[in-house]
Amino acid sequence: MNEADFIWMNGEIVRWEDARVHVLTHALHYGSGVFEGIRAYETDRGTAVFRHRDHLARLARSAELYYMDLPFTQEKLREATHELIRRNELRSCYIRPIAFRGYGEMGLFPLNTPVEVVIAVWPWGAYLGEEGQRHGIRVKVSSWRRMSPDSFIPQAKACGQYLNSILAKVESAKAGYDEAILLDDQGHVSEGSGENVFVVRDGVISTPPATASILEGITSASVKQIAADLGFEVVERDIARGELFQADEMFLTGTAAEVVPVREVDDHLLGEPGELTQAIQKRFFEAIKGQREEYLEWLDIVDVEQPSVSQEQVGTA
Ligand code: PPE
Repeated sequence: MNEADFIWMNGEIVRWEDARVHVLTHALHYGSGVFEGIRAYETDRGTAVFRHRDHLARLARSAELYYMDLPFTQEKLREATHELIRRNELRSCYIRPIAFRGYGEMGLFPLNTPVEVVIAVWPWGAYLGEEGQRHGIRVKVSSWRRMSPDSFIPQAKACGQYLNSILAKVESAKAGYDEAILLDDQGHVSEGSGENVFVVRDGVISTPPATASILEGITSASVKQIAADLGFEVVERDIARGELFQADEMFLTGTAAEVVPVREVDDHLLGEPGELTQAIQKRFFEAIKGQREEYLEWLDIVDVEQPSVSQEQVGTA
């Protein structure tokens, strides 16, 4: 991976290589953590964290859903992230805050185990490839179903839940595809291993509803807003697998993936990115780069003027 210099760990900035945990960390054994994926982009106004507060609010909600008390406020985590971006001297980056049950007690009852919070930032390029972002990716509907809402909480971005995504991702990669699409337990389209799904038919954009076991994406919410502003109709409804094959256009959204066109589903050709996909993709890239007034409220600018902490404050240096 693309390493940076520093990581924020439980209130202290430590060197990248010193950000370590004990092997009996609860989350390592049971997946008892929650996390976020956020991106910061270079804009004319400086480095801008995209929908920062919305991501931190989701982190807090995910934590609450798994009975975790975050030992830091969202505002503190926001400031820590700004500080970390400054310290690492990054103009654009991926941001990964994670809150997890640490070292203290083993066994499934987690409530006596301390909660640790870490934030890492690093440069991360096109998640599904530059080529995929331009010309579309090839996806395969997975034989694995997205976790049922009566076994897990799909709305939470929780570590252990990602084993479900990993099974689907590995299956699709081994079969030679770029990404997996999971159906929900009812057989309706749910989402990608790490992205929400949008389908265009006859000029109408459809996306699965919250009841389809999706993670309610922040990129997806932004894209819905952009699509509406462009005058397109967006409908949340159950989508059948067969509708994907007959789509005029299809695309995936996510923080890491951004907006990625799909050119093939289960070997059915959809073709090069369509008109609506391209219009939405273009507007989304303008929004994240601060090139459109109407979306400036989505940007949390990292103030470079803030003095950086001195070397003495660096833990385990
Ligand atoms: N569904 C899932 C399962 C998911 O993991 C993501 C984000 C989304 C939908 C889209 O959500 P949003 O980022 O708020 O638009 N996936 C994150 C993790 C990727 C990874 O490989 O790690 C991400 O994009 O950061």
